[in-house]
Amino acid sequence: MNLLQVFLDRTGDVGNEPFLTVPDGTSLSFDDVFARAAEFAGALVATGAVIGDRVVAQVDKSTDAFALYLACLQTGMVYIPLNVAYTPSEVAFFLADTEAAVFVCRPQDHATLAFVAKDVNAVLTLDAEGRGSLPAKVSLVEPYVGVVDRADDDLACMLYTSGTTGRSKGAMLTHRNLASNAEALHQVWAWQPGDVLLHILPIFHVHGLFVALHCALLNASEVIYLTTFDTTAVRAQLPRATVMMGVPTHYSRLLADPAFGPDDCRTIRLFTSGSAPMTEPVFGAFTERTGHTICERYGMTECGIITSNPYDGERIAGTVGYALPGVEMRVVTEDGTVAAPGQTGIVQTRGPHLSPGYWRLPGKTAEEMTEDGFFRTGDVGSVDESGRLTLAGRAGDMIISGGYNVYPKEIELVLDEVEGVVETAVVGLPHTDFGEGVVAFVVADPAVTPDRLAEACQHDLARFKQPKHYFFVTELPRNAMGKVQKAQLRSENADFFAR
Ligand code: MLC
Ligand code: AMP
Repeated sequence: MNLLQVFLDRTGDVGNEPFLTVPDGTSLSFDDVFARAAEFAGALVATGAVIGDRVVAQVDKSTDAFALYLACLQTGMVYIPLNVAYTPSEVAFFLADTEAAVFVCRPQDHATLAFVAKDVNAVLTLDAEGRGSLPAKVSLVEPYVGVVDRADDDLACMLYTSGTTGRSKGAMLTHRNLASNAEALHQVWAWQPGDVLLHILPIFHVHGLFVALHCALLNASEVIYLTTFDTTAVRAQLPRATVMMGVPTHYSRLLADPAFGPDDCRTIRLFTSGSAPMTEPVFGAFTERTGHTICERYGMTECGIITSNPYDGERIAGTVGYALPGVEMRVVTEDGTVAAPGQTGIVQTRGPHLSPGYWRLPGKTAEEMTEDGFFRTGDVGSVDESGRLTLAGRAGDMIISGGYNVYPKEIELVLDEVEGVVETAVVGLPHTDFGEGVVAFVVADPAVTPDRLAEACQHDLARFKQPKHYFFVTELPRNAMGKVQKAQLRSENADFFAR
């Protein structure tokens, strides 16, 4: 069934009630948001786009940006949201790879992006206040009526995720993937009548777009919709919310405000954290300061949420809990056998939440799948006797900075192109705010300066991926096989950001 139809059915009785409430207190009702989606759906269809066509959006978080996502569901188009931090060269790749029929960007980026979008049939704009050529088109066309029928296995969205080779892959997500994961989370987190979600996440990733907003829609809940993360604004809104979802950086930033405390959290029944590891000190300090135990869960783009600490049972720091209902999760050791309790291996998952694969990359998809249909997440962990999962890191050298994934290879490829650079190694070092901070170790001619390297990155890489520091070294440490010892670079410089 079309996921939008599920949302319409669940919110049918409360159409006039507040759904998205922005900081000035203005609310759009469920009906308002669905009506806006229908207007955008009409505008999308008027471009000539049809069912299955890809709609790529690189827009600021706004109520209209969310309505655009719903418009794609309504018309059976495939929605592909992009981080606004991506540079034109990154966007060019996504537009080409998806063969996008429609590209929606911010008006201020239009002049720069028009060139990279030259093969896209329709390029439209949308700003944070609901202006641009997409909204302008709305007055010229009729709103779309009805919801396109979709089979459970039809594509709803694609979200790009990088890989060890540095090349981004589009994780295809079906209506069933999204609906089943939302239903499971709605159940395990015990959503209740009257719940109000404080939404502080970007809506171009699984966490903010699906985990948070799908749960709220299934529960017909109001969402306090903040477009940026600012501790003061969050503290002002918290006392009206019952649920907040964040990445660890959000929680450490709240704790960094000495005035933040139990009074701010008096109405909250659930704080969840994920996308990056929550450290035990932050978990402990949060409980001590507020009396609330953060519910840590674990997920990824290819499958949404896999495990969560329990709503009612014990939430244990450093663990990510149990497989969600309907989700299979196991840990498999290097020799291919299912790990015994406590034994470490790669986490694998199977179930209705799992993506059918990477867009137009059947080889890559097959590589990540086992013969019996489990997906190899690349995360290393162990389960205890009760089935509770503890993560111990990643099999590869992916960096997670403030909840965003950064693939060293992608940055190394850019740096290696700079004239005078011999070789580079990019790693994440412990960072109090972002969990890990990106740095690069560079072997280069003396003429190569940090500014020159930064300039190269500026052009090709989103800001959050760009190294926050360059270490110039005479050689990179290698093992007997010639492999660069990134663990050594990390351990020798572990206190760099604290110095
Ligand atoms: C911002 N900056 C970052 C950064 N975010 N640098 C490294 N890592 C990050 N995550 C840099 C900017 O480039 C800029 O640099 C400066 O910080 C200020 O930018 P900003 O936009 O004002 O930052 P801020 O609002 O403070 O953003 C921090 C943040 C944000 C934590 C709010 O990063 C964020 O929203 N993270 C959440 C990511 C998320 O939703 N992940 C879910 C993935 S889904 P300069 O140099 O220009 O000053 C997933 C699956 C799952 O993983 O399980 O959920
Ligand atoms: P992404 O590809 O952006 O969806 O990121 C998914 C990755 O984020 C997972 O493979 C994990 O490595 C990591 N991740 C998500 N949640 C957690 C968590 N609670 N603890 C540790 N890592 C996490």
